[in-house]
Amino acid sequence: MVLSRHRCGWLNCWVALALAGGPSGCQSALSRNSAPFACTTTADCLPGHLCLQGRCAPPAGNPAAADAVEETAAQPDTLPAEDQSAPADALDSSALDSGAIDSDGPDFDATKDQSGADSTPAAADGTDGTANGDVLVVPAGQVLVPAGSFWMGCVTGDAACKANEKPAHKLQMSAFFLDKTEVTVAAYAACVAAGACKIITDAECDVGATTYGVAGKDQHPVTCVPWNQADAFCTWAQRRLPTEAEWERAARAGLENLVSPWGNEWPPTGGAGNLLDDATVAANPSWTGIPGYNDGFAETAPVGSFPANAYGLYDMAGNAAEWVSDWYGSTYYGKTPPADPPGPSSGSSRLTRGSNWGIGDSDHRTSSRVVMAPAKSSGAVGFRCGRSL
Ligand SMILES: [Ca+2]
Ligand SMILES: [Ca+2]
Repeated sequence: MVLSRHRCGWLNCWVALALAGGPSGCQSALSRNSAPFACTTTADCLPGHLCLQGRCAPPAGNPAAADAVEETAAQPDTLPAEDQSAPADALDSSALDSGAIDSDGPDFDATKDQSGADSTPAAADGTDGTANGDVLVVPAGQVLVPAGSFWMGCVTGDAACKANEKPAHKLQMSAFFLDKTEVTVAAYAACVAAGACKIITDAECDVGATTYGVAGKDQHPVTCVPWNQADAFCTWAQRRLPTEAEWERAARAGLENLVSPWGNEWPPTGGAGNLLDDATVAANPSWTGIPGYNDGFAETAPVGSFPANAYGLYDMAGNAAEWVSDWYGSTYYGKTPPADPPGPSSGSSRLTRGSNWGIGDSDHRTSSRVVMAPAKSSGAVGFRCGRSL
């Protein structure tokens, strides 16, 4: 095990401890309730520290805060993807590749492990964004969506497809990172505590009620967040909202010609996701649910309550709908650039993708687009963040 040229950051500590006990200098960095130990809420951390995306961190304004955030990012403790000169060493390659760190990520996501960061062996064809076979370290709580092409928009034969989902168009996409789950109430509360996000209240929610501040819902998606607050959160977390194309690329997860993440079956059976089901109808008798479908959650569910897709992403259909970064353009699909489309340069409306717990019709389809004014908010709308490599 080669550790001498690495500083004892938390990533290396987790790797080292997972191997042969690790260097003793790591122990202090891993003391419980100190940065960057895993946490669920700020209450799990030392006084004055914040629970930042599943890890205790000093509050904003503390010079150490930047380091704490940086430690959750892709850059430290790993060879740069473009580095052609540095040889692979035992820590960055064999340790990560061996599975000593599991692939589920930190407790910010639904799996609640404490491994700190994921590792993704570089693809030989470079589709993961690396050019030379270096290991690419995925930020905590995110997955790598590889570079590649996909068909965006209406699936052939989908009779429910709407005009603004056409024409289907093939796109070439760069690799990017995307949160495994919708942003939770607990994660958003850390942003509020840091002064970078606004408190969400029912009084300011245009439709329904927020999960923010509701006892027992720390691991639910935060809802009633208008677009600018979703954008503010992602910026604070040193991430960004995904583009609409990135979102659909991620939702399809390399599987083409599927109407919905679970396939073409309608209504779905089994645990397809948190949709408008019998539990929702029981709570809202005037609503029409999906016949015979019961997921057990009348409104939002804790993130990650249903199986992940092939990229390891949860709730890409149902639970909270998710803001994307684009302005909405009804004819944009007919003139979109062929690679990494950013959306129209201006507009008056934004979009949410992925349906939600209150949808009982075919708008659970992956190509479905919901247009929404950016200042509006809903108890069925949340978000997740992306990040460029
Ligand atoms: Ca439900
Ligand atoms: Ca969702």
